[in-house]
Amino acid sequence: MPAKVVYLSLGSNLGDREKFLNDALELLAQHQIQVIARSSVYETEPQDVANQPWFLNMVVACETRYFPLQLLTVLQRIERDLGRVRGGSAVRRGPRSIDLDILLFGNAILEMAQLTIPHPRMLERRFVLEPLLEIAPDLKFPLTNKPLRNYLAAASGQKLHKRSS
Ligand code: PH2
Ligand code: MG
Ligand code: MG
Repeated sequence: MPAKVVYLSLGSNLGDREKFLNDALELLAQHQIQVIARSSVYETEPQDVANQPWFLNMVVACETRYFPLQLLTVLQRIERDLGRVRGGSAVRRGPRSIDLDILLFGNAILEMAQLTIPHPRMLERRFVLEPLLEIAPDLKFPLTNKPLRNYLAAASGQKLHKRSS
């Protein structure tokens, strides 16, 4: 398949968070997922599950020839290789060493049991929108064709600090 531009969200709130982000970036490249732009790193207040450590989050733009489900499989493999534990005692939307989520896959709209694109909660999350708009200020949301920046105000109550570029 021809190369597509995809946007990924990276997050970590356990252990050496900065190292997990950097290791994930390295592993993306090793799996033929070329990072073409990266946001600053943000320190962000936990959403959904409040009683957990603050996250480091960032967003990257990548080029890939994978199909969406192939990309998902590769991202889950990278999460596992970096020590991510799923199921069992792990809390859903709770603490994790590394989380790699597909936000946007070109302009694709897709709803499958394993994967929904665009990411179903991305519009409500300042920790996603802020870094995403930093690297793609004019990007539109495929489901509405409206600029993503229009959605930022609704999420502005969530605490976040830029850490580095
Ligand atoms: N990820 C979640 C749940 N809550 N909160 C922040 N700040 N950052 C995250 O990456 C995050 C979250 C589930 O994936
Ligand atoms: Mg997530
Ligand atoms: Mg995830």
